[in-house]
Amino acid sequence: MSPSEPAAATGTTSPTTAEARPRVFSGVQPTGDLHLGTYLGALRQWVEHQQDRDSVFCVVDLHALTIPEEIDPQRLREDVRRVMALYLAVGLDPERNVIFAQSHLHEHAELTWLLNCVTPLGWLYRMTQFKAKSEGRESVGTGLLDYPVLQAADILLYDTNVVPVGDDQRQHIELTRDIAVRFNHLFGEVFVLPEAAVPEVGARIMGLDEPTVKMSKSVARQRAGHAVNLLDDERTVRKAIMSAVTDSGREVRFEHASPGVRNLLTILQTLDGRPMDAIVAEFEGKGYGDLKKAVAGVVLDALRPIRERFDAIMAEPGGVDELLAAGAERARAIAAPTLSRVKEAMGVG
Ligand code: ATP
Ligand code: LTN
Repeated sequence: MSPSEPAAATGTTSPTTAEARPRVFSGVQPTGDLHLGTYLGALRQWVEHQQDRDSVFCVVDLHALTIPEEIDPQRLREDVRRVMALYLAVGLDPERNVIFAQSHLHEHAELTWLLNCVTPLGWLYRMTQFKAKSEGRESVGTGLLDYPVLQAADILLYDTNVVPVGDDQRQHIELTRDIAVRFNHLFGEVFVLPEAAVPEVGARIMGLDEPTVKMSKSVARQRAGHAVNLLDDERTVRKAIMSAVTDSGREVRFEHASPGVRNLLTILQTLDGRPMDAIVAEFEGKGYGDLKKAVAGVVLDALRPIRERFDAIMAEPGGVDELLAAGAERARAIAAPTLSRVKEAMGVG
């Protein structure tokens, strides 16, 4: 039995039979090209999950509408295609996984409304991302507050067991569970309870120019040198890493290291694979310049094939659009029965 079948979807955190593969779901917003933090915190895990999981990956374009002042319709459409191409370029296989764009299915928006009706407002006002993104804005759209409910709809539509994300998304996955528990309590056991999968190392890559804040797309748009974009050319990558903020010390250590040095060591560890002790031992007696060169080397080695595959995929006329259309059809085959179950339980439709 697949975990997507209704009988398995009974408020449980694991599939009901030993053979059932856990369902994985995750997504990224098409708000520009992706950076190293997204790759190390999320995408790399997704590629691993596809080996033995039943995975669904989404380009969450409805989430990209929550700050209306920033919507550029043509750009958004193109960004959906670019993020899809990046998913493929990092190694996600469109045959093994369901990969699609959120707005191609009406089920996500429809389930959001149904979930809105069981979600207390106080839960949404508490979200740290809402507080951060609404701060200093004169007017905030309802969509920004409702953002995590749309995210809950994404996850719950696919009877998801595991949600591989970076550290900043933990609170949203907890909220998804809370909404699912409340719904199940009110209307019967309809939803599976998902769990976040956050990597041990690399779950929170910090900005190179300001290592006390998370590397983020929104900051990267305003400041060169904040992030390494996955599609940056070699010179730009090298420049950003060699200019990364460290501290006035010289010796490479991990314990008591400043946030900038710790961030560089973390990036090195995620891509190099060796334990931190071995990495620090290698740099004994060396300075930050050597550390930065080593980081630039592993980052460039990791990004080169991604950039090449991305260019090849984008050069194929119609390729990305066809894959998106096929992915939407497969996604609908899972999402539509879940939505019917929810409507049946609530007495509508
Ligand atoms: P924005 O700044 O527009 O909010 P973002 O840079 O945070 O965007 P998202 O598209 O929101 O990127 O994130 C996609 C995925 O990547 C999420 O799972 C998120 O947790 C993860 N992620 C984003 N930034 C980092 C980071 N700096 N370190 C580790 N994981 C990250
Ligand atoms: N909020 C997430 C993107 C997102 C997501 C999801 C992640 C939207 N829906 C469902 C996991 C599962 C972010 O990374 N900013």
